[in-house]
Amino acid sequence: MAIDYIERIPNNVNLSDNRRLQRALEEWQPRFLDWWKDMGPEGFQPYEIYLRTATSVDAKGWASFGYTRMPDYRWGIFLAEPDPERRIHFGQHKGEPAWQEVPGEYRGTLRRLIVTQGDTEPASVEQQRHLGLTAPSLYDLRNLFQVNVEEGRHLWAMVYLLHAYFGRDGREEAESLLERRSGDQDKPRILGAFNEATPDWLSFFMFTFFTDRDGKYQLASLAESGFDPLARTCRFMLTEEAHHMFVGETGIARVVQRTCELMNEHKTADVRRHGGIDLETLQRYLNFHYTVSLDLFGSEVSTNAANFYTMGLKGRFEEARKDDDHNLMDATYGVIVPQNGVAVERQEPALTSLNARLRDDYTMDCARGVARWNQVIKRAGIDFELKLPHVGFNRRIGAFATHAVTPDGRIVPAEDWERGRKAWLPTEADHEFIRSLMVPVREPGRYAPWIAAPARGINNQPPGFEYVRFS
Ligand code: BYC
Ligand code: FE
Ligand code: FE
Repeated sequence: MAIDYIERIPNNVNLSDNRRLQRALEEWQPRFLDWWKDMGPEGFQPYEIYLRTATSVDAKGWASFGYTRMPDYRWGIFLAEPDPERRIHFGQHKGEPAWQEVPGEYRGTLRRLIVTQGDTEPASVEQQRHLGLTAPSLYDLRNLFQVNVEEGRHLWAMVYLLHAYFGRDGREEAESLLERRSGDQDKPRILGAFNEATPDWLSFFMFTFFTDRDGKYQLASLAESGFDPLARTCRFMLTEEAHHMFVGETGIARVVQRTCELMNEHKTADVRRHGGIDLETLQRYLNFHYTVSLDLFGSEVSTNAANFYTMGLKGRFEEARKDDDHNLMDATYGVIVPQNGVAVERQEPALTSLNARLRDDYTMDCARGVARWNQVIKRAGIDFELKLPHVGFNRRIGAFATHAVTPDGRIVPAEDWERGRKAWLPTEADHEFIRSLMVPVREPGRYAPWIAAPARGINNQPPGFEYVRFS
C-alpha cells in the first residue's frame, strides 16, 4: 500500500476515512513539533540533512534519499501490509483470528505496553539532543539525525495506536508522552536506561548498539502480538531499527580500528596520549551500556511476562519459527540466578521465564557484534578481546539487583565490588577524557582523529559527500 504524502499526516492507514481520528492526530501534531523543536537536536533545525524517508512499506520504499530540514521531515503512520488470514499463534487464544480491535479485558495491559514502548522513543531523542554539536564528521552527524527523526516516527507509531484504539485514555497517554523528560527528577521517562545521559559519541554508538538492540527484541516480540495493528506497526518499525544498530556496530568498529592503528603506529596500548580511545576504556563503556540494557528486559522471572504471553499480547522472538506448543504450560527454561553465593542455572517454568529467554536471545545477538569488533583487533595483530560481562554484573533490575557480581560472574562482598568498580565501569576521568576528544569536524570527508572513516558512504555516496548543508 503506497504512503499518502498529500495528507498533512503521511499514512498508509486511510486516515482521511476517519475524520475524528484524523482531527485528533492533527491536533497532536503541532504539540509533537513543539516538543521536537524544544527537545530535538540542538542547533541544527535550520540546516538541510541528507535523510531517507519511507515512501512505501516494502523494501523498495527506502530508496528515497534527499535533503530535508528536520522540522519538515514527513513523520507519519506506516504499518506493514495486513494479512487478512492472520491468526493468533500463541497463548490461550491460539488459533483465533488476530484482533483488529482491543479486547476489553486486555485494554489496560495493552495500553501499558504501548505506552512503555512509546515512551522510550522520544526519550532517546532527548538523550541525544546535544550530540550534533560534537559530531566527528558530517557522515556521523547525518546518521545521528536519521536515527533521531526515526525515533520521532516511532513515537508517532505508538501515538497512532493510542488515539485510534484507546479512546480518551489513549489521547491522555499521548499527551503524557510529550510531557515526561529523560533524566527529569519530577517527570522521568519510564524505563531506567532512558534516564541515563548520552553525553558523548562513544556513549551514542554504545547506546545504538546495545539499547536500540533491546528495541529490536522488544519490537520483535510485540510484532507477534495478537493485536494486529500493534504487530503490523512493530514490523515496519523493525526495518528502521536495523539502521540504528548498524550505526552503533560500525561506529564502535571504526573506533576500534582507529585505536588499533594508533597502537601499532606508536607501539603502545596507551593511545590516549595519541588522541585515541584505549581498548580498556572501550571495555568499560561496553560493560555499562550492556548492563543497563539488560535491565530493560525486566526481571528474568516475571508473572507480567507470563501474562503478556498467555493473553496473546507479546510473543517470543521469532515465535512462529519455534517448534513447540506455543502455550508453554509444561515447559521449563534454564535461568541464571544467584543461589548460596554463586550464580547458577536453575530450571524455571518457561512461561514466567520469558524475559530471561528474550534477554538470552539478545545476548547472543550482542555477542555476534562483539565478535566482529574482535576480528578488527585480531586483524591488526593485537592480542586483546572485548567481552560481554556476566549477566549478573551491575544490575538494578531482576535477581542480581541485590548482589554484587564481578564481570566474570563471581558474587563478592559489596566493598570488594566498590573497589573493583573503577576497573569495570567508566570513571569520571574516563568521561572527562572522552569529552576532551569531542571536537566537531564539519569538513566533508574528514573524520575526528579518534575514529576511522566508514568503509562506504550512505546510499553509496562518495567520501567527500556533503551530508549536511550549513547554508
Ligand atoms: N526500568 O515483571 P517485571 C526501544 C518495572 S527499547 C524501570 O520485572 P516486565 C528503543 C515494570 O514496568 C524497547 N522499571 O518486568 C531503544 C514493572 O512495573 P509494575 C522498549 C522497570 O513487566 C533505543 C515492574 O518493574 N520497549 O524501543 O515483565 C532507542 C516489574 O516488572 C524496568 C519495551 O520495553 C526498568 N528497566 O517487563 C529508542 C516493550 N524493568 O508493573 C527506543 C514494552 C521492569 O510493577 N515493555 N520495570 O508497575 C515491556 O514489555 C515490559 O514493560 C518490560 C518489563 C519488558 C519493560
Ligand atoms: Fe525506536
Ligand atoms: Fe532505534
